[in-house]
Amino acid sequence: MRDLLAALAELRERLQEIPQADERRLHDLKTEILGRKAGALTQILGRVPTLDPSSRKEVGAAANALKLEFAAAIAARERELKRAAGSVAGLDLTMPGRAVWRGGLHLVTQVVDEICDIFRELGFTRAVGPEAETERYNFFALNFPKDHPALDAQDSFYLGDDLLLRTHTSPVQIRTLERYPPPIRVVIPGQVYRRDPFDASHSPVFEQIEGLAVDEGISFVDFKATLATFARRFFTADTRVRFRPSFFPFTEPSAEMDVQCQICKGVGCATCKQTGWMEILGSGMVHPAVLENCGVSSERYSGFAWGMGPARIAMTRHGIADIRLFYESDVRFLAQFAGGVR
Ligand code: 2NM
Repeated sequence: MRDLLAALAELRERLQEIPQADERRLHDLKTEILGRKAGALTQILGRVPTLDPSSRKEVGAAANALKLEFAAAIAARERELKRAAGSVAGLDLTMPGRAVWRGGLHLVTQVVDEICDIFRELGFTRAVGPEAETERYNFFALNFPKDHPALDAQDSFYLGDDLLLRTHTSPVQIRTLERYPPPIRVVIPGQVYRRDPFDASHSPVFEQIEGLAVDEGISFVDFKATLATFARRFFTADTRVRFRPSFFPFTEPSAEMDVQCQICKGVGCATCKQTGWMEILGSGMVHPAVLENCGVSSERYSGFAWGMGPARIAMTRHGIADIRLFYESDVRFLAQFAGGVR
């Protein structure tokens, strides 16, 4: 018994060799100590049953504990050597790679999707249409007078005599009204073009989302409730809204909708010019002449429509002061908002 315990103590010393062992040496040590026949520990363990019962337990336990220690030390060194084998000239090829930024959606695209999702829940379909339009679709069907300033080449981008870059997405509403019988509920996101200066609050190209609902019996109540519901889902459930009278050729009556300033929550701050309100959209009941221009009976049907700028809305939500940031493609700015990947 004593000689076995002494042999175990001697073997234990050899644990220290393991962390320094190279692959060959480690293999030899493993065979020498844990080998299935001639391994030193294996032999000691084989003699345990021959001991008298009084010492069997002590020697058996010590030998088993040492066997586990060897197995663990050898396995750890094996892992270490395997990792090092993957390294070249000091490079650890098993290290995880650097994460590569795979890009993301532009903030305005995210806001467009979010707005369209809310209107989808309210029963609106997403529709799109051409960016080059005739004067009929862009102006006249929408009840613009012939002498309206927007028809001037000073204000709009003309591509030809009767072809221009659309100044709003309303031509798509006209195409929808011409093509489909009511009930109609559509939202139309898209880029629009105006001869505006490129400054902190204007861009000659920007996004719009317009919407249209036409059916029998649609009233001003449906109009206010739909847009107020949108605002409370987009901002917060307790956001207050107000409608102010306005004018558009294509709606009567017309209104602008304000929401409580999202920065100061209505108290008054620099962003809302101390009013506590921020304008987010123009809207109104569709002018009967617009319905008639599209072959829809204004006796039988009524509706409401609205238009908003998702870039402006993104600015109010995030406190962004200059609209040009959206169109200059500076990834340092855009990446701050680059969330989901489509
Ligand atoms: C706005 C404001 C108010 C509008 C009206 C129509 C149509 F085609 F139904 F007449 N589409 N969009 C509308 C109404 C757009 O943008 C500020």
